[in-house]
Amino acid sequence: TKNDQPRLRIAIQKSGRLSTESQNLLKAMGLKINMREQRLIAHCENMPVDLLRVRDDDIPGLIMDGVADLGFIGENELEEKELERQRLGEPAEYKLLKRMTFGGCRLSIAATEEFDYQGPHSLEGLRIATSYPELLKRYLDEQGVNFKSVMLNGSVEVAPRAGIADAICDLVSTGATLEANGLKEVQDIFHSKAVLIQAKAALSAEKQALVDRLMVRAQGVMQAKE
Ligand code: PRT
Ligand code: ZN
Repeated sequence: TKNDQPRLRIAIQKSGRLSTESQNLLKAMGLKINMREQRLIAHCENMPVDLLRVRDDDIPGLIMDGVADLGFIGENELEEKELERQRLGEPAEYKLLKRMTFGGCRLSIAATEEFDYQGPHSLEGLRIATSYPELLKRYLDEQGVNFKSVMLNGSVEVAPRAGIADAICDLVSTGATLEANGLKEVQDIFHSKAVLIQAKAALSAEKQALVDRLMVRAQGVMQAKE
């Protein structure tokens, strides 16, 4: 699909772990945005930029389909969607503009405290609950381990206690959630940060010039923070 919108469209998470820092960076880059309104589209007041405020899960697809020009997204969601689309033969391309310093976490396999983990082969034949079946399968395929994934979009950490899985594969930052659910991290499989990505198709010269200017500002803001 050709995107001939004159205004640059940037997709950001509407509310969640990436939204405050994505918005703060855009503001530091000089964009004046009125975020009080609870709208899908927020118009920037001083530049030809619109923000699309959506669920983070939707951002990789919006970029890969060329519906949004830029987007802030966690690498975990981005690579999961990329693998899924590649498997389905759907458009899965994007350009990486910049890795951010925020949104850091890891995708890890966790099991009950008494589980005797000796390495990936200890997971052979288990049912593993996850929201990231593609990343999990890529890792365990590389290790030559057979398993069954149980897809859950939330409450993954209660699956072992509920008897619907033997282990889980979920995002971890402090580990407090695992601990509160009687689980221990046995294997990290993917390290993630937020990234800024751009749609693959060429932008109009005006829009690309604006992106280039914004990226120079982003670079300055991020360097000043170091
Ligand atoms: O509503 P929407 O779909 O937009 O949001 P969401 O609920 O799917 O995502 P959100 O806001 O929770 O996370 C967005 C992104 O933040 C993720 O895709 C990751 O890239 C990144 N991120 C960084 C994290 C965490 N840290 C994190 N700790 N995402 C989730 N968590 C979870 C973790 O799984 C656990 O359940 O937060 C909980 C607390 O973690 P602990 O280890 O500190 O206890
Ligand atoms: Zn989400």
